[in-house]
Amino acid sequence: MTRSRRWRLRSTLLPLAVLMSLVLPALSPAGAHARADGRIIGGTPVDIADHPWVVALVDTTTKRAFCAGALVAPAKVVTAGHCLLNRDRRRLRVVAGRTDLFAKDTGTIARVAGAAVHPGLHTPMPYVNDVAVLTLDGALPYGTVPWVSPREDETYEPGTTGWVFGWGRTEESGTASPRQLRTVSVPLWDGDACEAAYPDRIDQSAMVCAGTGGSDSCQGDSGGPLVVDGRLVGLVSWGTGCGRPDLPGVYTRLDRYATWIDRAVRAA
Ligand code: 4AZ
Repeated sequence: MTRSRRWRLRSTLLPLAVLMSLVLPALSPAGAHARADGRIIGGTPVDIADHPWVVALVDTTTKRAFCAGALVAPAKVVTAGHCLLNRDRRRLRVVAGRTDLFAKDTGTIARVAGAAVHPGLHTPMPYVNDVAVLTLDGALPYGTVPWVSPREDETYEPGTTGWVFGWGRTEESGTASPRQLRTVSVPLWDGDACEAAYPDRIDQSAMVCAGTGGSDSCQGDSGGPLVVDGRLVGLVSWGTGCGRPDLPGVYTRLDRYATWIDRAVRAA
């Protein structure tokens, strides 16, 4: 190739590359939101002392938190059923009382003595009956969160503000999860709007959509608590991407499972 041809090639490719670098991020929802507010999912770091019932599920092999959960009794954790898929209980730990997951000298680590996964758990996505109760090997010295009662339609009134907690990604396409516990407020969606966002994938009595373009849960937040007025009403279950305005997060609607949880928590 002669020098002049090489230059001609470069002079056509270079503007093209510049153009693509401008156009591509605008096309990707992740890029769009990242520019809008500096992070996709919104929310703020919080201290575990103010929300002592939020726990992380950690795999001893990878040393990473892969899900979250809620302490509902001193030795019982409610989490998403899909968090336990293909997990060896002996390699599972519940980390409580620790805001920064790297701060190994804080909090308490519990082993899991037993796990009750809802027998109707449907996998793969869209998950249905996505709930489980873990029994820990001992009582944890932290506050617990109450869960909803059966059939509480008024609690899930569209527009109600929920708070979701977890150590999951702060950007849809980010790789690392934050060390620090975060929370974000998410408005609960109307059931029909939720179903319209995910046609044929929503059971309105068992799932609730929540979030906006700027507030959502993401990978790693699964099983994490959705709280309304200080009560556990949902669990992070699934969704397409994170923080996309038209695709909210989907949560297990716990009033549907309140009786099942009552029984699992009372069991040894
Ligand atoms: C996940 O992969 C996941 N935006 C959790 C929540 C949402 C999407 C994915 C909701 O664990």
